[in-house]
Amino acid sequence: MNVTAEIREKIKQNDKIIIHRHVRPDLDAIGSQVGLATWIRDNFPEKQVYCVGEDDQSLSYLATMDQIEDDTYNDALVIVCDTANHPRIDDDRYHLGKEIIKIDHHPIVDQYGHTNWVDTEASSTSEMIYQLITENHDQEYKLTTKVAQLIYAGIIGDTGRFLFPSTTPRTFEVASELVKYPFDRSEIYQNLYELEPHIAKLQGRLLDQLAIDETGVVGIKLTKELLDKYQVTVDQSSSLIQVYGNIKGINCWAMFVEEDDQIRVRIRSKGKKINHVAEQFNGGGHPLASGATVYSWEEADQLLATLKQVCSK
Ligand SMILES: [Mn+2]
Repeated sequence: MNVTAEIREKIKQNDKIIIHRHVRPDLDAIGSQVGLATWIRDNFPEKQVYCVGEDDQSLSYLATMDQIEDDTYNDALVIVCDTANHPRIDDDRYHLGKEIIKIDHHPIVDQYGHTNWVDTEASSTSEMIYQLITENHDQEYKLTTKVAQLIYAGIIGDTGRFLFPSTTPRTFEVASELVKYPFDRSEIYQNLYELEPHIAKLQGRLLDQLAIDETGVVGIKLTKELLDKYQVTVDQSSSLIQVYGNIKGINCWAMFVEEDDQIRVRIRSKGKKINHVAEQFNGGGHPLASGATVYSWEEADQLLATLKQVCSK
């Protein structure tokens, strides 16, 4: 039995399924998690299916999470989507179930599942979910418009609207099937790039103070004071990361966002691989897009210095 048939079989055999994804969810995390959950609910209405993790305000137009008690995990099948290593799984109760399946397209960091399906050639975990629910049918399953919307959104997010090199002929084949469903595509685009005016003003201030040196590495520090001044929340600040990719001379950039007890770091690169730097600072992710956590501004500067070393090689 191939792996998709094996995973479908486990889904069939289990009455209770809890689906997780990575912290600080992006479109692919939500698209794969809730896309799979919705497909299971549509096809197996008698099963109990839950999606867990923190709600992300900017993605609430697509889906919201379920709140469950610890004992819901008794005898549950747990599926974790789009997460390379166990510290990045949102809601650390994932191990309370009876069995774990990992479905992911990131380079392998740790194989925390009893079953691990990792395909680093896939553009997104959402593309893998499409494969899971359509490949080698032994019976008819329905694929609803909501599932198509979620999977499409995940692919859009992780491929940068089909622009990143991770986009393959297969990605377009999947997308061409998905757009046959009547969901609102422009809603996804709008939500991806639309900025609220107060966030745009903070962006203007950051760009005004931008300094690019010969390494092409830029650090953007969002202190609590700055966020408060512009009334921008930590979640909202994630939309500020994208603009730096359009600026000539910037090869790699890290955005530091101060929270109560830690500083969240988002790292992006145009070419040099930076996920191993993220791993050194309590994080991980893709070669060109990773996340990390530091606990002081001194440590933030160490991370920046490491990035400058990597990028000047
Ligand atoms: Mn992904």
